[in-house]
Amino acid sequence: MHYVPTEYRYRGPMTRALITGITGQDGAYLAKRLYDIGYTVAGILRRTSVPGQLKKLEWVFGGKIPESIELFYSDLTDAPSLTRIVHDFVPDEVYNLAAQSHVGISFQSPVSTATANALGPMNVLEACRSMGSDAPRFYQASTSEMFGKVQECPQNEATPFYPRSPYGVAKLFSYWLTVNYRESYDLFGCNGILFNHESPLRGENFVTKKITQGLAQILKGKREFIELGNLEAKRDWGHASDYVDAMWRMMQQKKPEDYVIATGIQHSVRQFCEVAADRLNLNLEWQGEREHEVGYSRTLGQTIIRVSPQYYRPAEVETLLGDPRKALKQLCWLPKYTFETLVQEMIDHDLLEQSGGLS
Ligand code: G4F
Repeated sequence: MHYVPTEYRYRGPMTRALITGITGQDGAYLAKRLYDIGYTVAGILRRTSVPGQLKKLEWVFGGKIPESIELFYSDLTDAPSLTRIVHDFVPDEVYNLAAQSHVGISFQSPVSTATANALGPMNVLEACRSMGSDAPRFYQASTSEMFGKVQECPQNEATPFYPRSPYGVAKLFSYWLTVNYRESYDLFGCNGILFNHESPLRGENFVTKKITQGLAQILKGKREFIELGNLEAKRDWGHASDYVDAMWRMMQQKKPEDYVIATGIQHSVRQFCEVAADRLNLNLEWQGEREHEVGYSRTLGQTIIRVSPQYYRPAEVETLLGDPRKALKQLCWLPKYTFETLVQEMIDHDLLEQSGGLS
């Protein structure tokens, strides 16, 4: 079969985008972004018996998901169904955001993580490839976790990978698969190597949300303390809404390439706690050492943070710091949020939620 590079295709104003993982943090922000610029948007979601699956999507659209956004039930492990959806919807762009995205959980559930994060993207890529000369452009949600035990600092597109978890290893597979389909079949495939990106929509078991939501609950008298793992881990934290904009920009380039998306600024989990507590006037004071360390609030006169080894990981990624210069230059991408405005927005949202303002 002959593959026409997609950069030569006419791409009209009503571009059609298919988003796997549309109900997640990034999926919701991306759907809103693409809808706002006139795309026809569709998403893939997994059936679940747990209610509230559409909450994030509803939130970004101010309560009601536009009727024009088509939602398909499928799963990254269901290759025939993915192929049928791609053939029925005929997208111009496919954003593969669905994944088992929790690094810690990937140690407990390595096979399902690899199935979703490595074989899943292969199924999506195959579905795209089966469109022949109509193959859509493909975005793969790659991650800074692939740098793992970092080989240089900061990390850029040429930094060697050294993943430290089943999650990172599986993501490395799909990174290379995307490169391979680009080189083998001329498929327009690009990897966004995104560093940590957060928002009010972040899942409750990621450290930033655990901190902002937990501290808001403590302030409202709903709990006494939160338990955290490694306080010294350093991350380059940005805002998800800035990062989905970078995804879209990558997909509009003439040539498919891979990009590091990061802020270039790093903070530790401990610093995140300090800034969040400061925003809530909790007067945080650290006492003790290692697993006996606690965060004490002088304002409340109680311990509000405890360290619990149950949140330590078998192999930790101690430090991540991205070098986003390629994205800044080639994509003209510039994040709008700073670390401080990110933390503030998360705190404001969680305080409002704990006061019943968002129910
Ligand atoms: O918030 P985290 O769970 O994010 P992590 O592991 O960096 O992964 C996130 O970012 C990646 C991009 O680099 C994505 F690929 C991935 O899907 C996900 O979005 O943990 C951040 C750090 C870790 O070092 C962890 O050990 O915080 C440390 N930490 C300390 N206490 C904790 C906790 N992490 C969690 N989840 N929960 C804790 O109580």
